[in-house]
Amino acid sequence: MAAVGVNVGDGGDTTGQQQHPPAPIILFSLTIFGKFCSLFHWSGHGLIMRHVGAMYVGAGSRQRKRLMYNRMSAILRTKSSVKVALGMDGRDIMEVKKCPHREVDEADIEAYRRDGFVVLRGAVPAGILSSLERGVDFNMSSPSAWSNDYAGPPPEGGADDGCGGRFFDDYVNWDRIPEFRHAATSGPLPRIAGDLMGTRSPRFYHEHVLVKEPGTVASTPWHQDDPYYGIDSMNNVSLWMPLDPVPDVVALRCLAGSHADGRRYVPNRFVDGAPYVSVAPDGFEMLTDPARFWSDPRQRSCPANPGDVVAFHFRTLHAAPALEDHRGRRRVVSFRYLDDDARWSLRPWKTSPPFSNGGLVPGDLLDGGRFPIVDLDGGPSSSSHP
Ligand SMILES: O=C(O)CCC(=O)C(=O)O
Repeated sequence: MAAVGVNVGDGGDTTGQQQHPPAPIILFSLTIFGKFCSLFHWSGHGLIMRHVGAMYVGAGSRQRKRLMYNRMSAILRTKSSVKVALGMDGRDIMEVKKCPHREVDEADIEAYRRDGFVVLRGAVPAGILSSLERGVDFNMSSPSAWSNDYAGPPPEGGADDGCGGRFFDDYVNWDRIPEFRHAATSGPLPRIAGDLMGTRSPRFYHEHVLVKEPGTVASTPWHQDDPYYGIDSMNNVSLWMPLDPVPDVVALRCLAGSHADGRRYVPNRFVDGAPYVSVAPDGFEMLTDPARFWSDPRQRSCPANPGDVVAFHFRTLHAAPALEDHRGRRRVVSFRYLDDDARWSLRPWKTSPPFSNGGLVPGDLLDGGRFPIVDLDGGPSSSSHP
């Protein structure tokens, strides 16, 4: 099943999807309606009226929508859910790109179950991407008490520890950042999570923002997410969504099949690689020499562009290289979802995120206030699951 969407890029194909040629201008004329001095164009998308400050577009009056333009471009959703990007830089509609955003199919689900990860190309519509960008901007300007800077510049007058660039992360801010809340609990993203988990009621666990600035020498070490979390669940998924191009040299790496080999590792601290505990409790083993996975034959690189999703299981071993040799930023938002039967759990260490128990005891279903269930057949719901 393919929905129709638009990718607004700044020139390149950011989705890996087929690029459509610019829509032709068939008719071009100037009309004056009093103060509405407008240019009319006929394009493959219908009648486009352009004048200072606003634009109308649509094949017929029922689809006609008014756009106020923001800087040099605008995005429109018509009734048929077609989105149109309009370049306003004097080249009129030459920047229009219209391409389908794909949804999950059987092959994706099979790959996800087999490998513990799958890359979905062009799955995030442009409107959601720009909304997530605004969310990340706000998050970075207003970090929570749980945010980290793993590779910040040395303090004024302090010793340089060799950590260049910046590796910022923060999580569980969806409650105060509407862009995150909206994208996580409605639209295509919970649907993708539900499809991959095989449920119509995915539970949103939290969002995680991971931003590496150019030149960041800190890599993301090999780890599984599950041991950091205070939940028990084998049906879950993280949707890792880049907001900048992430080429192979800095791409997320996943170890194929590691979600299903029964191994669970004691977390190591990101900042210095030190294990959380020195003796592995029952059910866990120490993750010694995690760097060995960089050359493991099961390792897969997942280069991705804005619009793509790397979906991976909480037990999948994954890592990401430093940005030493990469000139661009690397902003990522990861949405974490669980099946609705996930249970609250304890770990013999402080969990991350460090959620309080909120009255839950191990074995309880999570509560709907902090971990909302999305009813894919009926819209968002924040009630506890029965
Ligand atoms: O983006 C990264 O550097 C690592 C991502 C990650 O560890 C995660 O999303 O769980």
